[in-house]
Amino acid sequence: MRTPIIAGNWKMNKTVKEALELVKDIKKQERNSNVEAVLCVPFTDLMEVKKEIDGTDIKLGAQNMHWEDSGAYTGEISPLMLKEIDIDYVIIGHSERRQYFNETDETVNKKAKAALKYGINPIICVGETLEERESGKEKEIVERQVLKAIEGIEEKLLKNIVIAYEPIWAIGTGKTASSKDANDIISFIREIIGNKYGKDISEKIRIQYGGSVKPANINEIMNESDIDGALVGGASLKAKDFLKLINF
Ligand code: G2H
Repeated sequence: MRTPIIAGNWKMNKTVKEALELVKDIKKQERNSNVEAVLCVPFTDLMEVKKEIDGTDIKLGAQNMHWEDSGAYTGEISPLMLKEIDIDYVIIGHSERRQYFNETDETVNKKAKAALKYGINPIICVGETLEERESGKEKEIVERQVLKAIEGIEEKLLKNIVIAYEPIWAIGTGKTASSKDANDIISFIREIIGNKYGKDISEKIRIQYGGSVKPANINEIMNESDIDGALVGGASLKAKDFLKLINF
């Protein structure tokens, strides 16, 4: 059985002060302990949020990282630096990074491998654009993104990755893929991983849906057979909404 995972992707929101207020609010309420709750926060918030969630079962994640341990890469953060903060997850290849910061399938693959080397679980994002969906290419695109992202990863580590299927046209737009459509692509992702690496591995990998997930649609999404959780942007910025998602 795969443990459901609901991850908040705060994106470029929350100063340290705001972050601590939000985390304190989340901590105050009762949470479903059968669901893994993850906060993927800006780099500047990591240390303070880590201290604030100490002793709880809330997990911490970053939203990006470089693949090298150190070096002349001005402005970048390395897996070694993240490891020292003892984070659990890192989002890799979010569509906003692919779109605005030249993230490619190749850099996603390097980052996923680097994260796993340090015991940080990558949440690898994949998803098609509206144009690609309208021309019927969504499976082709997603298959390429998934297989490239995990290429060359030691098979024993594959179970530690999480994949987030986020159709780009559904991100922050208020449009959500129908839960059936999302489940269809997510089953397809599991199938292609199964075909290449075996069912034993594909059945262990958790695959989330992302794109305008909110309290009003979480139940429908989580009722689908292959969807193991959600990567949530906007609705993770308010404790009340995020708690409703964890307690779906
Ligand atoms: C998709 C998602 C979080 P939102 O980017 O990764 O954001 O829930 O705001 O669509």
